[in-house]
Amino acid sequence: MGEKPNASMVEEVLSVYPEKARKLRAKHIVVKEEGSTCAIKANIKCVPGLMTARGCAYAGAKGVVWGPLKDMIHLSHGPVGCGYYSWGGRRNLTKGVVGVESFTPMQFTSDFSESDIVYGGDKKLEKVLREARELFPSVQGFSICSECPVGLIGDDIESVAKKMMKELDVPIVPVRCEGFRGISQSLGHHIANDAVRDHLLGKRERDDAGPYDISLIGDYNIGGDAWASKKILEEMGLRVRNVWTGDGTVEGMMAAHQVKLNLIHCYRSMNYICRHMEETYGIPWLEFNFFGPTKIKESIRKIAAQFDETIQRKGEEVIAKYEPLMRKVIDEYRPRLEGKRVMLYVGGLRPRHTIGAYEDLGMEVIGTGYEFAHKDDYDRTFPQMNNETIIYDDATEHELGEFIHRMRPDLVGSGIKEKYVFEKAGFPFRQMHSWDYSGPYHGYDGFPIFARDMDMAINSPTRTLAKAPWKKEKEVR
Ligand code: ICE
Repeated sequence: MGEKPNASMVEEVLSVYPEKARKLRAKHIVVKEEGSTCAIKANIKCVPGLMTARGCAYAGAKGVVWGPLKDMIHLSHGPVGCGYYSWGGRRNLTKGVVGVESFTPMQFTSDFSESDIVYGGDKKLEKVLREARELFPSVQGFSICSECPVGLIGDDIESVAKKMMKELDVPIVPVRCEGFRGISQSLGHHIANDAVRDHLLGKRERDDAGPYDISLIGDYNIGGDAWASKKILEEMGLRVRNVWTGDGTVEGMMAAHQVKLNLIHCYRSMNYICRHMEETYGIPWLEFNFFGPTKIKESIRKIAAQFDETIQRKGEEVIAKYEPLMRKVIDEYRPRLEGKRVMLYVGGLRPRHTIGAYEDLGMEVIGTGYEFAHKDDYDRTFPQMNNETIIYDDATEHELGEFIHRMRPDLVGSGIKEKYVFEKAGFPFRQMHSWDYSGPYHGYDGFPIFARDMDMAINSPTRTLAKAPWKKEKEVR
């Protein structure tokens, strides 16, 4: 059993830093105790020299928001590396023939080289767009996702987009998401939301709008999450017209101003567009959480309350339908997982949204934190945590390693950069960005998989073999 977190533990961990860095970092870490308030610094620049896990604006715009939109080509505009390394790793699944209906699994780049940097890349951009349109005639549009050098040399992608849109007759969206902007991928989300707002939203009308039309926002279909979420909403009698952006389409984004309600799962990455649609089109929006049966049930009721009795009745029917299945999952896994302690460190939503699912299995989250959350995310997180737990913002490699080694959780849930570090140190681990090649974890379809995966990590028989033979006591024959 590890240490309980407290102020002196935090102080000791931070004591290795130079004074200035120590003071700055202290503001990002809070131990929740009886009566403490959520005073945590967030969404500011990381301290130079300290290794943290953040991404960049390009990652937030291209990788997170635009990438999953399947019938568009998202051009990684600039040198080849950013495109290559943002290719496929997020596991945002799509349906449809690749290269015809879905371009998400593919990678397109303008592959800048020295002469493009010296003489400018606008001509090359035109050529690439023309070529892609010719090779893939069914494409419904392009996003031009700028990498750092494009902004640094001052290329005018906006006028190229305008010109080529006329020539190619599909929407072409310039996205100014150069990686040097802002302090994390979070600004990339915002930039991408703004680009959707300015170039797609409201540009098409559907003539079959209905009273139960909704959009599912901030679900990127990681491992099939959006399909699991959509299933519940449709069984409730709602019509999911658009998903932002998992397995999403250009038409869906263009006509999204016609829905009656915006349901938002990932608040961090898409609250911007929800606020805009509320102000401009009067569409209300509602946060919900489809991780684990307790939160799903609460969310179904909250969503149904926005509609009439038919939807409310159907909502209850959905809850009742899946209750036995959820019971079965809990009966099977809870005895194996009861009392297990978890520490999380993920991007901007999951460190709080998954807590209920762990609790459904009898587990406790004793530490959590975000790479790039803002104050409003921590305000939502604090009430979810018990006393004697720790919350860390933009944690450094050193801090996370120390907290985990000292608190000794039974499971660590974090990303690829953390995975092998902690697995090799003997901590059961699940990757909570891409669901470790598994998923979905959302919805009633996801919970059995979530439970199985956590059990598999924690109770794997491999753990009993981890001790080196020479460290075991000699067997008596
Ligand atoms: Fe939202 Mo990795 Fe998704 Fe969240 Fe966001 Fe990222 Fe994914 Fe993580 C994401 S959109 S890519 S739910 S940027 S897993 S905030 S860090 S916790």
